[in-house]
Amino acid sequence: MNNSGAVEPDEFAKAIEKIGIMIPTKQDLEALFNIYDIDASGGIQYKEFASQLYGRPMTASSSKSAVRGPEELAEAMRQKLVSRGARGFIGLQRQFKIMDDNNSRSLDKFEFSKACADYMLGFTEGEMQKLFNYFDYDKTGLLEFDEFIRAIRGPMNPAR
Ligand SMILES: [Ca+2]
Ligand SMILES: [Ca+2]
Repeated sequence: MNNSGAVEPDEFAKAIEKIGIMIPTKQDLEALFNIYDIDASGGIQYKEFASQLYGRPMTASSSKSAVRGPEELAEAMRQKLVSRGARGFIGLQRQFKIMDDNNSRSLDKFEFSKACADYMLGFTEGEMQKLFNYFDYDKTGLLEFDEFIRAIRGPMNPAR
């Protein structure tokens, strides 16, 4: 991606996917941001972008001391979905269908981690696992649609 000028969105997605596995350097982020900016033409601030990738404000450290709980991870995904316009039930249903590659009306771990990569949430493998288990309310190893809805909509009306 050094001299061609034109960068495919595909390439960007691939790079992001890679970042899900590795800790990106500042240069990586800047390079990615420049690519992204071509697409989004200035709508995004570098800091926001970086903190989205890291899931927290960038503080130039690769320490993993700040362990995020499942609710925090779910919140990150929730916000991402909202930012993509998946607000209501219909919007969430649409997102779920996109994630559900094999139309099984449930998400397996593969589909789930792919979705996380697509959303550029920057979760680690461990975080993804944690979130998946958190979502998988009945422990079937699959996220059914109702579990997804319940998890994403959050504790809106506590049944008491
Ligand atoms: Ca599926
Ligand atoms: Ca389940």
